[in-house]
Amino acid sequence: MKVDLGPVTRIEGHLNVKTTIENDQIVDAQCMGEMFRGFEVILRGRDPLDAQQITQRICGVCPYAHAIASSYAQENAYGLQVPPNGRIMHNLIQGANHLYDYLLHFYQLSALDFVDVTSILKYTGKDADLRKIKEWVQAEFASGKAYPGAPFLPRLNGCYIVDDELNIGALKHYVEAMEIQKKANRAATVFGGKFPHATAIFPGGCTQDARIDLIATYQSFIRETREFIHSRYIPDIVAVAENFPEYWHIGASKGGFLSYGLLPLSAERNSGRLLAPGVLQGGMVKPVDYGLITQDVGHAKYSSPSGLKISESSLTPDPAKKGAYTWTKAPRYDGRVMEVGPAARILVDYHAGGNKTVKGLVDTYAAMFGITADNLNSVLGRHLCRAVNAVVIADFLLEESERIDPGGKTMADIVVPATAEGYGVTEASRGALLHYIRIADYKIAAYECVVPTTWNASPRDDKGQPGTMESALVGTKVADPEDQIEAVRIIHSFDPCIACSVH
Ligand code: NFE
Repeated sequence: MKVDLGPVTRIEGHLNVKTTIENDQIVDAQCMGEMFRGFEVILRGRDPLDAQQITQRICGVCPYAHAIASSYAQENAYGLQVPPNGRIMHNLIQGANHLYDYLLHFYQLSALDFVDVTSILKYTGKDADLRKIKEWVQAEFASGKAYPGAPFLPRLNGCYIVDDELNIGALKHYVEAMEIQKKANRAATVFGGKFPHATAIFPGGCTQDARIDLIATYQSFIRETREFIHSRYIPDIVAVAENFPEYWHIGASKGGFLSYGLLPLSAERNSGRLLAPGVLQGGMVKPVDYGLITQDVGHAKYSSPSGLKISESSLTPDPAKKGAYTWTKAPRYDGRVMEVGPAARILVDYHAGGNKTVKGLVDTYAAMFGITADNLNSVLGRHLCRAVNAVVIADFLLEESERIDPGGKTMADIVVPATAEGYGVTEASRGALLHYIRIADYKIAAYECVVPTTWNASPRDDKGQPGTMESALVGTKVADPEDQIEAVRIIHSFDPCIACSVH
C-alpha cells in the first residue's frame, strides 16, 4: 500500500512524503520537495556584495545563517581580516536566531505531536470524545466563534500524553514561547538591524556600532530567553521523553553525521568553534573536506550533470525529467549519506571531545533516560539535542557579548577583487550550511549553496541510496497506515525546510 503524507504541515514549505507500507511497516519512502526556486541562477552576474542580502531571502526562518555563510565565503574570497567585534557581532546575531528557532520548532511545530490539546476541553465543559470534538469545532467555525483548540483539530490518530495537567501546562508554554521567540529575535535585531532579513551583516563584520547600551539591551533579551529554556523548554522535553521512551529507538537515519561547527571563537573562522566541526562515521570524527562533497541529480528534476563537486556548480531545471521525483538535489560526502542538524552537531562535538558542557549534558541525560549517545540518532534524540544546543548557545552569548570592545572597529574594509573564489561554512539551526562564491570581472560568476534540508530531505542518489530522512522512515512500524503519526513524528524531528532545501 502506498500513502501520500503530503502536504506535510507544521514544517516550512511544500513537502510530500510517499511511503510504501507492508505488514504495517514502512518499507520504502520518498521525500518530495515540490517547488523550484533557483537562487543560484538569480545570483549570477550580480555584485558579489549583494550575495549576503539576496541569499537571506532563501528563507524567513534561517536567513541569518545564509547571511553568515555568504559573508564567510566572501571573507575567504576577498582575504579579509575580520576585527574581533565583527566576529562577535556575527555570533551574537546568529546565536540568538538559533534560540528563537529551537523554541519555534519544539512548541509550534512539534509539541502537538505529543501533547493532547483536547485536555483543554475538560476545562471548557466539552466531552473529550474526538469525533464529537471535531463536529463541535466545525460548528464553532461555522458560527464564527473563536476556540483555543480549534487550529489544532482534527489531528492524526495516535497516543498522546494523558496527564491533563502536563498537557495544559505545555499549551500555556506554547503561547508563552511565542513571546520569548520575539525576545530572541529582538536580541538579533540589536546588532542585525531587523528581522527576518538583517541589513547589518556584511563580509568582515557588522555595520552596527559597538555601544554599551546595545550590549546591555542584547543581554537582557538573551537572559529572558535563557530563563525560559531552563524553566520551560528543558522540562517539557523531559516530559515528552518520559511519556514516549520508545522514540529513542524510532527514526534513526542510516548514514554518517556532518557538522561544520558553530560560532567561531577567533578570527580564524574554522580553527575553533563553540561546537566542533567534523564528519562522524563509525564512532570516528574526521575533518571535513569540501572537495569530497558532490550533488547527485539522478532523481531530482534537473538536466544539469549529476555528481558535480561544489565548485562545478550548475543548475538547469527539467520539470518533466523521467525518474525524478523532487526538486531537492542529493548531496553526498565521499559518496555517503549524511544526517545534518542538531543531533549531528552534538554527536560530532561529543565524539570529537569538543565542548565540555555538551559532554556533561549528554552523559547526564543518557543516564537519566537509560540510553547511550548512539540513541541521539532518533526522534527524541533530535529534540533533546536542540535543547542541549540551546543551553550551550545561551550561556555562550552572554559571555561573548561581554567581549565586545565598546567603540572598537566592527567591520573590515572591503575591496572586492576582480577574480576570486571562496567557501563559507556554518551551522544553520537545521544543520550544515555551505556557500561557495566564484567571482570573475568583479561579478558573481558562480554561486552554490549546499543547504541543511537538502542533505536531510534528499532523494535517492545515483547509486540508489535513499536520503537521510527517507532512510530514517524505512523500517518504522505504523499503527494506522492511513494516518502514520509515527512517520510524521520522524519527519518533524528533522524540522525540514523545503524553501531552503530547493532554494
Ligand atoms: Ni529555511 Fe535553513 C536552516 C538553512 S534549512 S530553515 O536552519 O540553511 O535547510
